Amino acid sequence: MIKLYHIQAEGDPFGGSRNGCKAVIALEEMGIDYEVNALDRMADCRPADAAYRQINPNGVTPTIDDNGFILWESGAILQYLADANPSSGLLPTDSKERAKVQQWVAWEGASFAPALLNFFFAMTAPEPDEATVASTKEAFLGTLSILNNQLAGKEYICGDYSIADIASGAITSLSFLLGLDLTPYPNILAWLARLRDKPSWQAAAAVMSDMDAGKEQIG
Ligand SMILES: N[C@@H](CCC(=O)N[C@@H](CS)C(=O)NCC(=O)O)C(=O)O
Repeated sequence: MIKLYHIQAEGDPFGGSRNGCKAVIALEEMGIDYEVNALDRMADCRPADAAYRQINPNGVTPTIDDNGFILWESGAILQYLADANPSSGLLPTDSKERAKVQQWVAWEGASFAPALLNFFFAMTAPEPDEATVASTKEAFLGTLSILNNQLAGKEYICGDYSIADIASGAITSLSFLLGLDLTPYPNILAWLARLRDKPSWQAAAAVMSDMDAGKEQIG
């Protein structure tokens, strides 16, 4: 059975780990047996000497332990799980199609989530700096435009549902908590509605609560 280290929504000051939710969604989607090892963000992740850092030196979630095989970084976890469960169809076998899915998973980790987090930290700073809030917001909106354009005429990022959707979808809905209006990005809103309706997504409490915050926009 896979052990998933995750910060769950309940009791967490930030409402849980959206990155951890990506692993939850993938495990649910693939019907893999797993148990959650629930971590406390403040007590188990942040301290430099926390025992969890022996498992993941970054002190962040998710991490999986598959019978002693330890893996961290949500994008790598999605890829590992999809590779181990090819019948899920969440990672294409054709090399070009597969590379495209990997491109979007890498984009989420390297560009999309950092842009969102820069905006998030600028907004939630004890004394928010107006210019930083404005510039980080603009940069994040730029990434939303890229995603919205990619989704034009498609149900999912790479056409068929894949780990690329799990990676970016679990992060996008945080926008609602930041008070963003996503109505200029109709393809994103329609895509979020599709994701929200999947039973696997409903198991990811933090993401569902973000989606609830945006329900008037998602519809
Ligand atoms: N790039 C990492 C980011 C993981 C990450 O930042 N996780 C957050 C929760 S979403 C975390 O565990 N934070 C610990 C903390 O806030 O101390 C991944 O994709 O797995």
